[in-house]
Amino acid sequence: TSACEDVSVSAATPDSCLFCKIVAGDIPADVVAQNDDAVAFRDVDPQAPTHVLVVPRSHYADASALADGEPGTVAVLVSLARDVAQGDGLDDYRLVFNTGPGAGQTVFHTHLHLLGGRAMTWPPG
Ligand code: DGP
Repeated sequence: TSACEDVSVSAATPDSCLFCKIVAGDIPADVVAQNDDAVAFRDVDPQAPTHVLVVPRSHYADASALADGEPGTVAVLVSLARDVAQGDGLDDYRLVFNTGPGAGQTVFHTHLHLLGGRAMTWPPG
């Protein structure tokens, strides 16, 4: 049973969550890697030569909720992002969980941003 069906984890429902639809294959995406727990696909609005989103198959609103509900899947996201980075020939890359609207989160299904292929500045905007 997908946690996406459990609306208690966020206000999103299987009918309303964009990334649940991408995971289900109902909305097309450029999928670059996947496993039993996670799917990686290229961001529609890339901010770097490599910009991939790595998302759990289960629906959690943000990284904190995922850590509470499926702590092992947090590690799966990181290791799948590492695999994608290596596949794109990247030694250096940035991993970001935007958490909350004030931090720039716009899609409330946990997603790890993988950014690379250009010089990164700090602090981020
Ligand atoms: P955030 O702002 O951290 O919630 O990141 C959401 C990202 O999702 C943003 O970089 C753009 C991306 N995005 C939004 N809609 C789509 C879509 O339909 N397909 C893909 N591939 N990416 C999307």
